[in-house]
Amino acid sequence: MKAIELYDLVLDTPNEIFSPNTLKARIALNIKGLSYETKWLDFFQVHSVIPTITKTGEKPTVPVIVDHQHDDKAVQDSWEIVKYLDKTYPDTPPLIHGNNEALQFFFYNYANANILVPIFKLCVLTVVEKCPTKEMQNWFRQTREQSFNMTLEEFAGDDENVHVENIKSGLGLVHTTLKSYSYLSGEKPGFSDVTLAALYKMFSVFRSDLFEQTLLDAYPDDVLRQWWRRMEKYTKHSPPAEAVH
Ligand SMILES: N[C@@H](CCC(=O)N[C@@H](CS)C(=O)NCC(=O)O)C(=O)O
Repeated sequence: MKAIELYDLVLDTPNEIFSPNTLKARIALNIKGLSYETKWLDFFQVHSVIPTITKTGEKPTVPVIVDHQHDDKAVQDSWEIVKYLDKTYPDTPPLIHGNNEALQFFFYNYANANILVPIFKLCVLTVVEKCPTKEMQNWFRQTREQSFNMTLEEFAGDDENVHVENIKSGLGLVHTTLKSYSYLSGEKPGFSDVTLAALYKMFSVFRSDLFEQTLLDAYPDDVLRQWWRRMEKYTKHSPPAEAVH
């Protein structure tokens, strides 16, 4: 058993990394060079297994990590996980540097509202198709339609170009920032880079047809492409060799 277990979400393809929330925890572990074992759960298993691990009564979601080096501590929620890892493993690269916690939290919320939403609109129908059983497809559809208060087709909309344009506009200040800095957080990646890379990865998996034009070539230079080249290596199943201590 590895020191840390990461609970991640699986659809119809074993070992496929796609979930924007679990990706934040995974990318953080990979930047920090911490070794971990992935435990894959489908949506139904999230609801049956996660409460037995967290024992908090919180709504069951992934990511959850269990840290066997620290009294089998279970931590739920990507933001809480990254704060926990920064605090518990101070010798690893910090992701919420110095006193900028609120600023990192701001970008996380900004990205969810302005970049994740149009990305999710372009991905949601693929997610339904990739739920491995009819029962899970129906469950996913019902729960999302209830929370969006419309059908998934209405949520996805008719014109994909509108969402592509909204993503471009959401990335405008990201692009401006990355013209001056290697990472959104400065010279080293921080939680804002983790958040954005999670969205890039999800889109590359579900919409490989639109990925390059929408997220890499949104602006007529290679600024976004170079940033993704620096970040992509942290979106894999384990830390890149140079990150491992
Ligand atoms: N704020 C949470 C959100 C976690 C979340 O919503 N995770 C999704 C997977 S991407 C989930 O577990 N969903 C379970 C469900 O829809 O019932 C975080 O950042 O960890």
